[in-house]
Amino acid sequence: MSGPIYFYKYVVTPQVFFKSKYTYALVNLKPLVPGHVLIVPLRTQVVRLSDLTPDESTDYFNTLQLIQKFISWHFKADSLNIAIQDGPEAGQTVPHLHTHIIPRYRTNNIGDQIYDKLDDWRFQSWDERRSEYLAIGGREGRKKLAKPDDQRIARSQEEMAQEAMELERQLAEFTVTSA
Ligand code: AMW
Repeated sequence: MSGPIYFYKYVVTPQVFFKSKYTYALVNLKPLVPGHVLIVPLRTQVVRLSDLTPDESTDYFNTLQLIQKFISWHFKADSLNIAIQDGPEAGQTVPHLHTHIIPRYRTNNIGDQIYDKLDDWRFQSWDERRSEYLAIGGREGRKKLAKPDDQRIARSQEEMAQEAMELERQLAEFTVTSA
């Protein structure tokens, strides 16, 4: 049995829909659009792109190509943004290398504003979220402050696990059809 999969210091195993020798793909906590996923090296010590070993780099790039083709196919995207914020000054908020794959469409296209949106993400640890949750009075306090779905800060674990399972199933289908 393989152990838990980490994104930085967080266990994200149920969010993972693809895993290779050195790399994995996971569904996003706060996707900018449906199909916004992340490609991450399994080794948590890899913070920047240049930290990958040659073998990890090959595996990382192969995974990136496979998943970008799959996401494009599954979400019927016209184009994709494939983005790495390599270092904090470039907008990296999670200190573990990750590549964003973001489906884009001819209609409703916001062009390069997608990069402003990427930069909008502020990393907030689970511990911070937990303290905030308790500070507003836990479950009871939350009810009073409950926001409509479209204004939620983060998706639930259940929703992400469900999406990961569906993507894993669809990826198996994609691999057969595109072979
Ligand atoms: W960066 O600004 O570091 O390039 O992007 C961080 C990304 O990681 C954001 O897209 C954010 O939604 C995502 N994210 C942060 N924490 C998690 C998590 N626990 N699981 C999945 N995605 C996460």
